[in-house]
Amino acid sequence: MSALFVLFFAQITASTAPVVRFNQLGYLPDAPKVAVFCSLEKTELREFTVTAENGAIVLRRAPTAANAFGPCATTYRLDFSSITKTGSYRITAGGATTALVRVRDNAYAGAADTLLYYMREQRSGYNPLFKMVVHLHDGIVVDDALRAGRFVPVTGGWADASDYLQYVMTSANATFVLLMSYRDHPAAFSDHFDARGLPGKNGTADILDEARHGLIWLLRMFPSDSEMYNQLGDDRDHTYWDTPPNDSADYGWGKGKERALYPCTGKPQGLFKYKNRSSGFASTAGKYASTFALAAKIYGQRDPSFASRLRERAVVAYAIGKASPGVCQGAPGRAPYYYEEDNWVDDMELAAAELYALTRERRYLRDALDYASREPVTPWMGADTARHYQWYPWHNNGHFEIWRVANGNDRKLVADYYRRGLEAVVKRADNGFRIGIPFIWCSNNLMASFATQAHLYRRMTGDNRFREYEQAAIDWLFGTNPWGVSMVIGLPHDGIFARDPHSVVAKEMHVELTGALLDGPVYSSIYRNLLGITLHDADEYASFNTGFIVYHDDVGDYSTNEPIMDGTANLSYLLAALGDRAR
Ligand SMILES: [Ca+2]
Ligand SMILES: [Ca+2]
Repeated sequence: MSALFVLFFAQITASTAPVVRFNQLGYLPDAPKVAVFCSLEKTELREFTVTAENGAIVLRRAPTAANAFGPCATTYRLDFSSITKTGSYRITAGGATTALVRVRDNAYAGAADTLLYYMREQRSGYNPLFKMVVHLHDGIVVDDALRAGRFVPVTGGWADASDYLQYVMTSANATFVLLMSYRDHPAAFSDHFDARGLPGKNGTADILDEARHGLIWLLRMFPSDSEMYNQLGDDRDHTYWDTPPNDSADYGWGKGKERALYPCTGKPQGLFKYKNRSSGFASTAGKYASTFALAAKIYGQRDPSFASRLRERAVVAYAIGKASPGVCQGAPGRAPYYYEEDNWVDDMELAAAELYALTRERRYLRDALDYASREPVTPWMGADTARHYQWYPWHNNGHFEIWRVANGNDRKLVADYYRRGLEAVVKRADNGFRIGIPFIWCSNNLMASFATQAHLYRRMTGDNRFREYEQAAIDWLFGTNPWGVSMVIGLPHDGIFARDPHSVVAKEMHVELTGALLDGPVYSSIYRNLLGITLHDADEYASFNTGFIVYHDDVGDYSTNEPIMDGTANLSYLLAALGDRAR
């Protein structure tokens, strides 16, 4: 009875007491350091203090008043950037005191490698968690006049999220970012796992092991010049709550048999009531081409025959994209949800930039600049909302890749494109958390991409004007948000992160999905309107779910608490840059 009383009392106090939110992973000594004071009721704060681990006060100063945000009726920014000495500190403001706040040179060391635990867990084909091949029978072609019903061997790749669908769109982007992270920050990665993802060194950085797993699947999905596949499985996958080894989805030829394999067709797709708006091949062809071209460059010395195959596939994929402009979207099954990617010039830009880097043929650079000029700013930037994965990838790596290989004015031009996107987001960030992204489904991807674009822009120009916002987005992902939750499971391991993600594997196998980036908070209006969401337990964050955005650590909430494969891979670049010992 007393325990119940304590719990009840704790909930009452939690509902009104102010909190100080901070980046639980830590701060680099030379980075901006700002914690955020959040009170659910209007209040005034005069000062805050920072104490060292021994209790000595090392900073006492006035906070910066800021605008309300979500459940936080009052926010203040607590800037302790002047503390550059490494150590552990506590921040006290308005009666709230934080856990230890780390300032460390190595605050991000190993963080990018941690993401790979989740990538390995998501593997289709040989899966190191289950120590067996999962989804052995992939797949049988659908929605194709010539080949429907035919078997094509496409085992491999990664499950997209907590369902087991697989998309070239997200998998190619994931593979690309893994490769790019390694290319630019090899010192951030180590070698503790083998090619199959089992513990043990194999002489290859683990991120390259993971990228190669993705590449092999992508090569299977584009087996000949006339067969460009885009998707494996559809939402009939969602019928049963089961783990990958006994996935019993039924695609019309029996439970647990081959999964449906969708080619790009250049036409709207959907076998049932709902159709997508596919119009061409270029969004998918561009992603194949960019990923294969970058890989061909990286493997040129390491594995020349693999590299030459990748190069040949990259050139063919690019030509297909040029011949068939338009998008190849995700194919819906029984539900109205699918990946509604509407842009393809970004994908062709990136492909052209990589092919130029690989071949030095001028026509590719001309194409890259032309595509770049057609979509200088990724369209969600500055917007209130967007359709599901409408503007994908979340940031356009193509501008940075052009900058690496172009000269003078062209470099200034693409840096300027990035600046315009960042400015559009920052215009909306006049709140205590300095957050300007729209809270659509998978908001954490937007957060990571905004920070990555800001980081790339800073590196390209030396211009620090967005630094505070770049850091705010990083901090948000690691706990400086209304809920005080790190959005990456297990990062840091002594932090506060999701204990009850929307995942069959986590729930049934009792495993922690270390390294997984969650979807993240969404507009409460989106949450209310999605089909089939019910929380399984009382909401421990209820007092913070009263504003315009919500987050629930609950297995029942697939809108905010589901880990995502492509978002996790997309975060690798930023964490590698922050954790690069050679920085
Ligand atoms: Ca390895
Ligand atoms: Ca696109």
